[in-house]
Amino acid sequence: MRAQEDDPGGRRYGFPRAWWRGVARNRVPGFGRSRIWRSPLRGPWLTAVFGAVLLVGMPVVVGTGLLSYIAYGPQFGQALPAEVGWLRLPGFEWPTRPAWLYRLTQGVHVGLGMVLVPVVLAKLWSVAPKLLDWPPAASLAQVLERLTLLLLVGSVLFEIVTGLLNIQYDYVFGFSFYTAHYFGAWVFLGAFVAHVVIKLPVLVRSLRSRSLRAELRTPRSRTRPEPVDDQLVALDPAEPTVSRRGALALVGGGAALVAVLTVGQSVGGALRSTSLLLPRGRTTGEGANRFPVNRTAWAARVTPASTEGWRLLLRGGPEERRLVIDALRGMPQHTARLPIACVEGWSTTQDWSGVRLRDLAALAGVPEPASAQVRSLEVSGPFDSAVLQRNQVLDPDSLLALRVNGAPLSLDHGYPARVIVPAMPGVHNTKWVSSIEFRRI
Ligand SMILES: Nc1nc2c(c(=O)[nH]1)N[C@H]1C(S)=C(S)[C@@H](COP(=O)(O)O)O[C@H]1N2
Ligand SMILES: [Mo]
Repeated sequence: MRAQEDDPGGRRYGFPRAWWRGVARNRVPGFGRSRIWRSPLRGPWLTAVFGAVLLVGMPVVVGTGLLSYIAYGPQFGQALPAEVGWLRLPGFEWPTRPAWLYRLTQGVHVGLGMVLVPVVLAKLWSVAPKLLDWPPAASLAQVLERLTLLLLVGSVLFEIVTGLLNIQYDYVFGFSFYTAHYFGAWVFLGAFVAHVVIKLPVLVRSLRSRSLRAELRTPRSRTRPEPVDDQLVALDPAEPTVSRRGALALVGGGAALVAVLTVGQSVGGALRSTSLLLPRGRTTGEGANRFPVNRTAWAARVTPASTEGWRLLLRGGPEERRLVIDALRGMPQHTARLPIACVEGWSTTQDWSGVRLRDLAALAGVPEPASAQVRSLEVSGPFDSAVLQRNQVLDPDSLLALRVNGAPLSLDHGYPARVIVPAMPGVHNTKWVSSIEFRRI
């Protein structure tokens, strides 16, 4: 292989051979093929197994993440970051059916993203010696490959850390989570595609080099290193302390543990109490309102006093209308069983009752709105308003809910009235609604 890179004058990449020999001799201690890596398990087959899992899983995590961006409504400038230049995704009207769509896509994005963390860490461990390749830049191809690896490893760790901090509400970084996570995802996607293109042949060859079934039957006493290659396999392997199947069980078990500690937040029911990794879903209400509260009235500075004398303002028609709560209660009521699914991955499904948004649009004098802007009593903050698409206003299950599970909404759940729309990202289901403007554009 290397010979092809030599030119007839005995030079390689324009450098004389003596120069290359000098580089090889003067390597920084610890770099290059060294004997410090002694695990007898490290080798192309094991790396390829982790790689194959990530090859299937990562596109799902990235794809559901990008879908979430579209679900937020980039056409209204409310997907963040709002300005993405040529990284703009094809915008389409996010559907309202099936009602559990966002619950599924976002539950998978957050849940699978977390479940794959042990696999990512195992993969990084398995290729760690490559970090210390010497010479660090032996050929143009190697430099390019290492650059994609830098971007790949850097972006995957960045996405994991920012994603985890976001679901823990821990904004320790001084930049916008959405902006960082979005652009980080594109860096990852580019590097991932390049890496797959470069490595696919090695992946296939390595996977074929051993039988998974045979490995799963091999105990530690019969575990031998893979045949020495020029990269991963230890030159001076230690005695195995665990078999390959043990290592796979450890990583798989880690992933399964994360899954068990996570799924409850999306699946709900009795499993919710097992989702220990999630800070949300701990605060709940009483009776019919006994389900998770993400942001309490107290946190949003909404008090019983701020709802006194409440009226719903309807705008966009020939004249504004103000409705007291009894007027809303006097309108036809509709009940729908719908989930609230938050971008952080948790969700909760309840029976909501109230007035159809499309009935309110008709009442306002805009029976065929192109969109609607909903505002909250909450004076300012990222949740004080949301724009809904036409299909989200007109869906027969889209409600201005006054009640949940048969009882009036509690203040924490948005009393006097909140929006609930099938398949819409949770954040746009505005609580403590003060006005709705039905727009013709
Ligand atoms: N006015 C207002 N509406 C809001 C919020 C809020 O903080 N203020 N939280 C949003 C978010 S992020 C979600 S996921 C849903 C459900 O949150 P909840 O559990 O706090 O009701 O309500 C949304 N509606
Ligand atoms: Mo949310």
